Amino acid sequence: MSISPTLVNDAGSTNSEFLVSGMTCSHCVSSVIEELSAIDSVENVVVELNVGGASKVTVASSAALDPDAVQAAISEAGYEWVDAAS
Ligand SMILES: [Cu+2]
Repeated sequence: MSISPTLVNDAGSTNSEFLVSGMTCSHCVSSVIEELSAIDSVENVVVELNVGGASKVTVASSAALDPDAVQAAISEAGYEWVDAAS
């Protein structure tokens, strides 16, 4: 598992993008946002819901994300981390 690409935005945050499968509605999106937001360095989470496919998740954080923490958060919400966003 990897997170890429990682970009540093103007605010000094690190943006990480990856794909998560299994989300089908706004409740699913809320669950993923809630779990990811619980990670210490996470400042903002955006989910582009793609029903029936992999949804792109963008996380802004004050430090590089720990892939294990991200995977644990997504599993906790009940979904699957598919891959880094291309
Ligand atoms: Cu749902």
